[in-house]
Amino acid sequence: MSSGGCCSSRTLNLLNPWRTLSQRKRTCQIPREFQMQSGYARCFCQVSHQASAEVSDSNAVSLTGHSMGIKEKSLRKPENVGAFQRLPMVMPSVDILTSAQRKARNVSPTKGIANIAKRERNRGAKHLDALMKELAVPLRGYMENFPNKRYLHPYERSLIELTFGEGNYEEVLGRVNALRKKILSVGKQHASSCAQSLTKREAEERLTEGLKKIEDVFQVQRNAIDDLIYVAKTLRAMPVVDPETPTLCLVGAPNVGKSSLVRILSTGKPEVCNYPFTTRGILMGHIVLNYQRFQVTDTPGLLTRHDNDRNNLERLTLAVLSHLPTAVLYVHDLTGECGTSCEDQFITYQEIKEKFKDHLWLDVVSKCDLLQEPPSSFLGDDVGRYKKFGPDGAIWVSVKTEVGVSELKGRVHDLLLLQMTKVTSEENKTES
Ligand SMILES: Nc1nc2c(ncn2[C@@H]2O[C@H](COP(=O)(O)OP(=O)(O)O)[C@@H](O)[C@H]2O)c(=O)[nH]1
Ligand SMILES: [Mg+2]
Repeated sequence: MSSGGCCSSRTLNLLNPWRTLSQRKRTCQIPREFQMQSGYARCFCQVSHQASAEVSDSNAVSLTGHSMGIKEKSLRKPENVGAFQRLPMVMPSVDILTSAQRKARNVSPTKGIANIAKRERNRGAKHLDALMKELAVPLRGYMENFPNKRYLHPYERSLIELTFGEGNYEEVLGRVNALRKKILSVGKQHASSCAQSLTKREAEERLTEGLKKIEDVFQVQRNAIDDLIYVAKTLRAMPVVDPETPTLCLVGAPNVGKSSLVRILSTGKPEVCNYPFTTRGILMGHIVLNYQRFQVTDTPGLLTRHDNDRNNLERLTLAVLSHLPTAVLYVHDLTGECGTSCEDQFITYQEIKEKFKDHLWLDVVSKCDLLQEPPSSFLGDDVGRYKKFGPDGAIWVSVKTEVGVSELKGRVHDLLLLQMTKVTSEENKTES
């Protein structure tokens, strides 16, 4: 994932358009063009209600017109924060087919046609047209209500890429859209052929042939819908992180004591967040301060290696730092017990600090109950100094003996209030 390596100034640029929208949303200043669309004004039930109304009201031509509008509409959709929780329920393909067949069978032919051949071809064409629409309309609803990845919050976009791999979300949606288009084209072709039948028998044969053809097309490509169900289920189960809330992000190598610190810093018990691409839960807590709520989150440990070699867990850490309004609490373990040497921790620390140099930052030396008092003076190189003291200004903390805990809490609170000011001033800058 290339976005993992974003520096923070680029992150700000990425967030700016989104922030403008999120502010408008908070103050109800919804742009007129968005008020007309489903994103803000309608819930999914309303959308699907409208879709079924279209089945009875529209004809094949108007459906084609709508299908051309899908791309344009989804392009204009606003970014959806918390979009995963609002994804539509996708019906299993077998249910879509059964329901469409039943509804299409119940469509009555136009009354008062005396000529038998004409009556039969009218019945056949209407039946085929109805089956086509009953299959295509739910698919169209999915195309409209699954957000275009480009317009999601960058953090949510990263989660999609980490979960399904680059391009796979769009690929599934593309296959659903291809199925919808194929149903429309085959359906229209057979309905029109049936409408041109010269005899009753010919109309009956063309109806049978058309039904079979539409159903075959659906059967062959229906796994796209079942894949979409999997996509929706996976995304809906994703931990909910508010990308607007200032967040304290604990970073460091594995086993350095990040989760233990999240527990003591959180107001209340932190939740374990399970991401689909990792078996390890990540702790997410909150800190309530001056009636304001902040997030405090653990991140998967970073190993000393190049960004391109990082696994999805490490990429998640980089995505959190890149895309959420985070202040960093970097945890250093100098005891030699965490499994990552001090030398390696120092290398990764320097890289991350350089990459996210615009972030508000606090360093902690953890497990100080296991460390000896540092010497009052020290002569040596940077690594030697780091091994003895940690980075300059680091707070020494132990969750076992509670040494340094109250100082840490005070400094974290100051940091979060500063982060809040930073977020607000960035929002103001974007507005003006
Ligand atoms: N002695 C001591 N052990 C600690 C302290 N903080 C964490 N640990 C232990 O270090 C191990 C790793 O801690 P954890 O919070 O899971 O680290 P994480 O992988 O960075 O989240 C656990 O066995 C903790 O009990 C501490 O202050 N003192
Ligand atoms: Mg942990």
